[in-house]
Amino acid sequence: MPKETTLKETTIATKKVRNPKEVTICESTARMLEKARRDGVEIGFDRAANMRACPIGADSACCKHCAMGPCRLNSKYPYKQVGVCGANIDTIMSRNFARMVATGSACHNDHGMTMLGVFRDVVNGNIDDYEIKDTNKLEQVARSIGIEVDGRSPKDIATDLYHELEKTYTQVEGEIPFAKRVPEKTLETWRKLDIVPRGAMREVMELMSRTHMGCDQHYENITKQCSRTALADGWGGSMVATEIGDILFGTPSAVSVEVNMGVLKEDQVNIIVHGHEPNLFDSMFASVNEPTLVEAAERAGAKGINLVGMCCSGLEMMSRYGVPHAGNFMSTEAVLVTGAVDAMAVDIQCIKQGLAKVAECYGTHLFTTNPRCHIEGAQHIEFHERDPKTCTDEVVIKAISRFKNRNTPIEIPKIVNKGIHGFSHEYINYMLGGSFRASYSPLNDNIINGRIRGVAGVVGCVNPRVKQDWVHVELVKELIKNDVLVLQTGCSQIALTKAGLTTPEAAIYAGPGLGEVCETVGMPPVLGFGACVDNSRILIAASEMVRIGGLGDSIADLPVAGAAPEWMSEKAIAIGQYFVASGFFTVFGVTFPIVEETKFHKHLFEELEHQGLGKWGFSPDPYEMAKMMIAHIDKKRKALGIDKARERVLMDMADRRAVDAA
Ligand code: XCC
Repeated sequence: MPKETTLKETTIATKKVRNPKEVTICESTARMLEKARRDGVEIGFDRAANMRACPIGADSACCKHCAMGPCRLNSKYPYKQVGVCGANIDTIMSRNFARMVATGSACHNDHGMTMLGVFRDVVNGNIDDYEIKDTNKLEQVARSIGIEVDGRSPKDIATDLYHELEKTYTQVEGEIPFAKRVPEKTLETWRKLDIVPRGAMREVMELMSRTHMGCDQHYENITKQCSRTALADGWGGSMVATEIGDILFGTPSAVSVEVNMGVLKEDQVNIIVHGHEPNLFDSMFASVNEPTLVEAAERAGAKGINLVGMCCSGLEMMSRYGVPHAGNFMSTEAVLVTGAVDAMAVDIQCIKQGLAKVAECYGTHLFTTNPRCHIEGAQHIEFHERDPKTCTDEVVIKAISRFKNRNTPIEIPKIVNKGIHGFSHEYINYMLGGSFRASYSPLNDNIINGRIRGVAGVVGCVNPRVKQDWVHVELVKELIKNDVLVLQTGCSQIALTKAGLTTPEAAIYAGPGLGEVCETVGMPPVLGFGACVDNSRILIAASEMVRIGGLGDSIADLPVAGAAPEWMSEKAIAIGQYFVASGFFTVFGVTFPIVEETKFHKHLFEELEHQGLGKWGFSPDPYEMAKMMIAHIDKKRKALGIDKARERVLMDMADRRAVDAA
């Protein structure tokens, strides 16, 4: 470690060290991992190399739901043994899976409920710092669930909308409000299976209760409640978070954004906001533009205050305001190693505890701001929506003072990638049809005529158990090469931006049909929809494809598929389950927490499809994953009778190229 630094000493517990090029394809992250090692600082990649994943836990063959155990079964002989209470492998695995779904769904619902609380305060005049920015969206959301809007004031509509959406969480009987947006046939299937969510609190509570020792001990019945609880996330809490976010902060539309660690500026005060709720970010945006604070930064010798996002709230703000984004989940510690981050403010979810130590080593202020997420060793400045600037101003002031007293050497990887983001469902409507004929018809038409083979949602986390970003990028390249249009959310979207695939110029990597459509419309073959809660936008897009017609009557009929190739969080499992229950074939990578060749595995991977839902798939290999997704899309095309159209289009294209060449 260079002598002139005052980096605090840290013990590096690392025994195994992997080549940075083996653990990530993100050049900035690799460089910072190398620097961290030179500095004697440990980050997640090194911790992963030295923490072997528990093999019993990886197969979910362990039950610790009571004190007669914990019981562990042998996943090689799954039916040879049962737990002390008699629970068999299918009960144990489905209960573990259920608790992941419950936690993931709880997280998104908790986030959505906070957003709705802010909305209520805005409507009631208890908050001045936020307002209803998008009244069109307000009306559109209200209308979609049957609220009268004509001739009424925004306040009246908003009041009704608040009361209606509150049911998403608190209702004990009936169907959640956004069930009204589900395509009829899909909803019919849910009703038949009795999996239409009532209210998220009830569903999460019931799932937790059913998985108690000696309660629900049939994997099929547990799976039903998994679906209901997951649907209460996708069509419930997450959808409310997205829609209220749009109403309060604006509906995204196409915007060019800079991504990667090169967005940090050595001569400015650098502040990172990392987490999930856009309210903290929105207020930080106001604070960094506060003239007195900008002056204070200049007095401290800075050329300005540079606000940058990371992870999901970063994705929300880049889609809405074009705020630069420094990287995804596995880059959050690495970015601190630059020494250039004066403050990082975090709220909830995916905030590694390891950040505290790394921040301490580089003298970065790490602030927790949310009552639900404190971290030992981080400073806590609580964020209150009714008085948000008290927190965010304080963060900016502390960041300025750190800038003034910077005493660690700074090394910023000068890498910046540009991408077009902000593809909300509303923007796609406009992009394809223009202001007067806004519609998904051109998308459906191009799927029917075969130029676009199908649509894939590639979403979710990055995970240090696989090479960061690599699985996402290889999978997406394969899909677009085969004329599959890709929709993205979450950390995946940042991986693809760094790979240069979220620009219209990336159309050259697409197959002839998709490439032609992209060139005509001027759009990228990979469309970023925002944060993980914005997977709800993909559900809405799929519903719209059904409504426009020509591609079947339910989401399960569509030539679409989903994937989370580098997933790691319980939220991802909840998302996967609601995609499956909505009708998508959904493939996960890395690992799958179920023993193969068991009844529960067969249920998730085959039988759910026979019930009219989607199904799960698994492969750690991106090429195999792409093959599985494309095969599914082709199967759906065949069932719709549009497989021949595609053959014709491709022949046309080949013929045309032959003519061009001649
Ligand atoms: Fe977290 Fe949302 Fe996963 Fe990224 S994608 S690692 S959940 S930040 Ni949401």
